[in-house]
This record gives sequence, C-alpha cells and structure tokens, in this order.
Amino acid sequence: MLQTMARLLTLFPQLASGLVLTCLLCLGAPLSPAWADQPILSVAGPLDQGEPATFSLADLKALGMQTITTTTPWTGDETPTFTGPLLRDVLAAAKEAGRRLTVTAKDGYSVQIPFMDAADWNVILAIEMDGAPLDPTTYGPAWVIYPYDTNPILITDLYQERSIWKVVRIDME
Ligand SMILES: Nc1nc2c(c(=O)[nH]1)N[C@H]1C(S)=C(S)[C@@H](COP(=O)(O)O)O[C@H]1N2
Ligand SMILES: [Mo]
Repeated sequence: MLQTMARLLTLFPQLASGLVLTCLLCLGAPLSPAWADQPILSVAGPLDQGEPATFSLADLKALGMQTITTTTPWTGDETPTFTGPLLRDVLAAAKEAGRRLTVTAKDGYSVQIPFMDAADWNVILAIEMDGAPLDPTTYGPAWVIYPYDTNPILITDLYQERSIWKVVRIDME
C-alpha cells in the first residue's frame, strides 16, 4: 500500500504537492488566522477616559466561547454553528456600561443595539462559523448573532438590522 503510494507520488509530483497543500489547508482552517493577536475590535464608552479597550481574536476567545447553532436569514438551508463570546461579556471586559450601543462595521454600516438585548438574549459576538474563523472579506472579523431559532421575533427586521457583521467598533453610552 505505502509502496504503491510512493510510486504514484514519484510518477505524479503534482499529486505530491497537491497532497501537501491539502494537508496544510486542512490544518490551517481550524487554527488561528494570521491576525489572531492583532487588535480587531475597539470598545469605547463613558468609563474609558478616551482610551477605548481593544481586543484581538485571542482576547475574545479568552472570554469564553459560547455556541449558537441556528438557521439565519443569510445562510440559506444551512444550520451553522457560530462561536464567540457573549456580547455582554465583551462589554464587561471593556469595563464599560451604558444603555445603548452603537456598533460599527468595516463596511461603514452601523446600527444601535439596546444593552438589554445583550442582557436578555444571550447575543454572541461570533468570531467563528462551523469551526473556522469568520472571513474578513464576508462576515468577519466579528458578527453579532442572536439565537434566531429560539424565538420568531428574532427574525423580524428589527433584529436582522442589529445582526451586524464585519464588526470593528462598539460605542457605549
Ligand atoms: N456589516 C453589515 N452588517 C449588516 C448590514 C450591512 O450592510 N453591513 N445590513 C444589515 C441589515 S439592514 C439587515 S436587514 C441585515 C440583512 O441584510 P441583507 O438583507 O442585506 O442580507 O443585515 C444587517 N447587517
Ligand atoms: Mo435591512
């Protein structure tokens, strides 16, 4: 068996490099992305005296990864598993307080979210979907995810608008 494999690989060097590449890709996916230790999120608010707290993916992970497995209006027939810290734990770690959050995305979209959402709904700031870091070219680095399947109210426009992806900043007031 091994001999046959070895012979195949000498005959087809492309196969060998293909295999190596596939292995690297498989290994790479669940591991942290290159930007794991870069600051990706700032949290500003009334208590920070002009120095917003910043978080890397590693910092966010360290807050305790929670899981929401749910359908969403954006993921078709799939039922992805989202993981990330609870939004309220991120705000607590930033040592901020306030009744209203303004969440801003890298694409310029921004939305207001009442703090009560974070308190009431176990909203997470997802940084992974199905075990892979959220891709910054689509929904990454972070995506506000509600447990949509637990209550039909969560798929109304109000909560869809609050489901902001590409999150880079939170302002609390
Ligand atoms: N970063 C970012 N998040 C976003 C948006 C956006 O444009 N950018 N659109 C919001 C709005 S208005 C809604 S209704 C939902 C769904 O957007 P869609 O209807 O374009 O899928 O995502 C929200 N999250
Ligand atoms: Mo919307």
